[in-house]
Amino acid sequence: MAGTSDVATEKCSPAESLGVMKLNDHKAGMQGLDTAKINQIIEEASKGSQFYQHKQKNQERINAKIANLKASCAKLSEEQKKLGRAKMDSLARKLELMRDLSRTIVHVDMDAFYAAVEMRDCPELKTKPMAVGSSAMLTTSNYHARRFGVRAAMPGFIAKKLCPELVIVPTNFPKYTEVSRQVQKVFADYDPEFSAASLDEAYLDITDFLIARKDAGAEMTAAEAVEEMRAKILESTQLTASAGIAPNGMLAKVCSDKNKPNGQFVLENTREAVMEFIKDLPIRKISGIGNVTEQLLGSLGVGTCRDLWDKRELLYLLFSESSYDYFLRVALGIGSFGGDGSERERKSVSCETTFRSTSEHEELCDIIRQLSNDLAQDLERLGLTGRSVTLKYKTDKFDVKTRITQLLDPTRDGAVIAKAALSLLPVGLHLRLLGVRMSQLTSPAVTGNNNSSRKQRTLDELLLAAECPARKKRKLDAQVSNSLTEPDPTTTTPLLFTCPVCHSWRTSDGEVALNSHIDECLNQQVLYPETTSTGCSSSQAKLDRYVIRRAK
Ligand code: DCP
Ligand code: MG
Repeated sequence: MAGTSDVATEKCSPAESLGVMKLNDHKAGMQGLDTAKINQIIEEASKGSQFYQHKQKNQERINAKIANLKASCAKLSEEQKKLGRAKMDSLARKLELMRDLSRTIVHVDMDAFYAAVEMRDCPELKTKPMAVGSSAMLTTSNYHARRFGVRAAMPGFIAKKLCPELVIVPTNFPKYTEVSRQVQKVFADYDPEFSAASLDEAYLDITDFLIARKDAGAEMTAAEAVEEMRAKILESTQLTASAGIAPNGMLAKVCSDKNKPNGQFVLENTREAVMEFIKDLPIRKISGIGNVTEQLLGSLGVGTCRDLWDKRELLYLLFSESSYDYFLRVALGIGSFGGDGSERERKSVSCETTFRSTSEHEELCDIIRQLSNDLAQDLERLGLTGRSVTLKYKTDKFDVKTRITQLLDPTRDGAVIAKAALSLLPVGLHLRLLGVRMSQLTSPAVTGNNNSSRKQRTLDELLLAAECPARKKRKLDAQVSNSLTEPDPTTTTPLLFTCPVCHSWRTSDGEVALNSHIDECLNQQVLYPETTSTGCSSSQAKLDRYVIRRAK
């Protein structure tokens, strides 16, 4: 019988219906705020602004999506739900077999990073509520300012309404990059293959480090190692970091936020500890579950990780395969990937930065050159080269677009990357964000002649990770074109591109078609990050884990 009993049906108040404008207080230092009052100020301050109109347009589309979701849910029969639950139970059993509790993963995240750097260099800011950015947009705020509801991704003019005495300091990107390099030097002592997720955060696997210490007769616990690492960071930068220690990256990231600022949290490597930790965790705490997913799942009555498990049949019946698979992994505390090592696989490396909106062509070109150089350095550090250069830009109307181009040969040369990226820059648009991304990555270990088995495995891993609905067909395509990393121009095998957003495989049906696919992906990602049927969403969560972003 059809029914809606397990779906949240309360009506939203007008203020609530503007969910996107609501303060996101899932940020360290923002607990226990008077959110009703803050939301009212935000609403009043932003009405009529372009930011508001953009958010409103998005929210209307999300509301339509929620209405569809609820309508589809109401049509589900008990029989369908029973079947859905059985399918999810079977998937859960398979996922349990992949659970890996053997690794010690650490997520380290600097505290109020840009703000902390500015306070370090200008100590009188330490006692004041301050933020970094401009009246158009803030990149972060210190912990004093967070008490007023001021946070990243909030326009400075709204923040000033929340906290009139707020000091806004302009971003000094080269300075943060330099500090980031100092911090990364420390990371490398504990895991030379650490995975930087942005300028101020990284995932480290310290299992081997701990074993080596034990073998050398200098045993230390994971907590001691991380204490030591954080002390070294403080010593070299005069800045504090927080950390989470857990069996996988997804959990470690949640843990690093637990005792922020300047703290750490250890989650024991047992299934019981993981399940206990996860059960009451709000889904929004999980990296990759953002505002839109929170709203969509919320409309089904899902607010915590335990709810994800309890309503698993709805997830199976109403979401794409990649989405319900991801949700189930979250519900079980397993993370996006099992312990097969693929957590380290990178599909793209990118740098991006937000700035005061400008249409000044030379200024934009300079930013692209700087980003390309940073990207080249990251590729160098990671021992990677790439063939696809993507330019991402955000207009002053907040529309996100990308353009992609293919290089003849893989490279990590900053000048070559810059030339390719500059050729993609549109003229005459007012832009507020630029990003340069390198995909179709190769490394000597993957492309070497004697490494065919490694190469094949990597390709399979990539295909599995893509989780595209049309995966099987695309997998066949890819098998025909086994030399993905080095296409043979003499064969007629279609050249394959990897969409840098959803990671689905695209044949070379023209750059225009490819670009429009990517634009579509990005727009869907903005609107429906985890629910799109193209599989972009949970790939984005994965992408987020691999991509090295210069700014979040
Ligand atoms: N950042 C940005 N735009 C955003 C979010 C963040 O440019 N929308 C930049 C500024 C931050 C840095 O990235 O200082 C790190 O982001 P975090 O999310 O780690 O935030 P903070 O380090 O500022 O604070 P926290 O103490 O919560 O980690
Ligand atoms: Mg941080």
